[in-house]
Amino acid sequence: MSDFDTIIQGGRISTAADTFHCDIGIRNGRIAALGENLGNADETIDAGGYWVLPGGIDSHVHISQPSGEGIVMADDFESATRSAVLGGNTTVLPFCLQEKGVPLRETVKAYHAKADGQCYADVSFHLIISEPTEQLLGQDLPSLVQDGYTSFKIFMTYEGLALSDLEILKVMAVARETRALVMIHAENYDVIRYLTDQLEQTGRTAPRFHATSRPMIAEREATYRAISLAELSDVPLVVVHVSNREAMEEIRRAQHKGLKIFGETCPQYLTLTENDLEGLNMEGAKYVCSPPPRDTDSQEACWQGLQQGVFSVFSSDHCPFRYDDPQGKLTPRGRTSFRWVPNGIPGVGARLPILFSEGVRKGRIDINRFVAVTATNHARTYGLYPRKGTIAVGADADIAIWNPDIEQVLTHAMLNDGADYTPYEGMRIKGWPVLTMVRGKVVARDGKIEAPKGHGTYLKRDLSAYV
Ligand code: DUC
Ligand code: ZN
Ligand code: ZN
Repeated sequence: MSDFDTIIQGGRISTAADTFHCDIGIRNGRIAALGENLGNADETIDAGGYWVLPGGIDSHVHISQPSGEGIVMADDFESATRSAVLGGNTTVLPFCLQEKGVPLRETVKAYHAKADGQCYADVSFHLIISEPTEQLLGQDLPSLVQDGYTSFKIFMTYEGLALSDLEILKVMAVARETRALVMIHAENYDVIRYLTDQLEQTGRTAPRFHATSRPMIAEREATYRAISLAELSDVPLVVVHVSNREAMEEIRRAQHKGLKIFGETCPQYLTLTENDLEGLNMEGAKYVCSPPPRDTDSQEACWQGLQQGVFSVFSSDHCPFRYDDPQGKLTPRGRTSFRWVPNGIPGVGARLPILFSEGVRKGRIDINRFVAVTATNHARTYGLYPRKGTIAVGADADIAIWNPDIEQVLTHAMLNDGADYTPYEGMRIKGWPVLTMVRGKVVARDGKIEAPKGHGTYLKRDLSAYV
């Protein structure tokens, strides 16, 4: 009998804290030993010359989420998690969107039904709260938190989703009581409505005006307000998808005051600008997401936020719509105004290579910071640590092996998601994950899927480490 199911040999291992050389012995899906001369194994993986990292955790992805009449998301759980594991991820956290008038638990069950047996990566759900009824606040949320759905997302903008300050306070009160973690989409709804009406009235309806309709002031104001409401409620808060310096500075100020305010940023805010929305005809629709990409100073600010710890998590905000599709970006209504272009861009497969290349290989962050903001901090923030997010004895063997030197031009074909484009087409990328292992099983190797779909499993989460 072998000592281990698998040994990963000769790699350079990095965690959020350290970098060292040793072998990894894996048994029953977990890391059983770290050391040298570990013995024999059923399979030995030679990682010589490669970097061995905790598998990425993408704590902000949208999969099979209803997105408005006539609009269909480009990914189901199979295609989204396929792209995720090929891009070095081992866990993703999509959202379960509350449907008005439907008991939230029923909707949660429906998302499980969509995911069960379909996933290559492990999965757990955040809850999006669209209607904070007495029933939801008093019964449904507390019981769902008990059952491991330990984070809620709330929106300050969007028709049908935006909560008033009063409603936000009520949700935060439940979070305080249950010790769930609140995530917030911070943009000022009325500012956006006002500017959108003005732009439409003057015929400025092309995709590029999406960015004009959602200025940094709208994000900065809402960020400040969200932080104030969290301070009043005495709850930690994650401000998701932060796009610019002013919002980042609000978060930094709160952190300096000692508040438990966390920030997330995403690849689009490091690599795209509002100029990308200016493509001819409807091409700009490919980059319509909210908040919109900004300018080069905002990109620099987001890098600083990642370097200095203002942002603790780097997620994709994968929210995929096909471009050349009447159920996607080219919905007939979207041609009449940016208001109707589905909001969101794909990124679950590109997130890690982009940060590895632009961050680690270009010297903006070191490999330990990379691991922290792509894996470890996600696990800590959302109640998965230490099972996930690190390489340590006892942790799940969720591992990505990277070739740090391979240079490629990114094309959509490399991502294997359900969309028909990537907003990052043509980027030069140095470094790529060559093998991804989920709980000890190789799910992707050299750009190909090796495990059957359904290997990915649902994760019941603990409370956040920060509540
Ligand atoms: N917010 C998200 O978190 N994702 C996509 C669209 C949006 O507004
Ligand atoms: Zn959002
Ligand atoms: Zn999102």
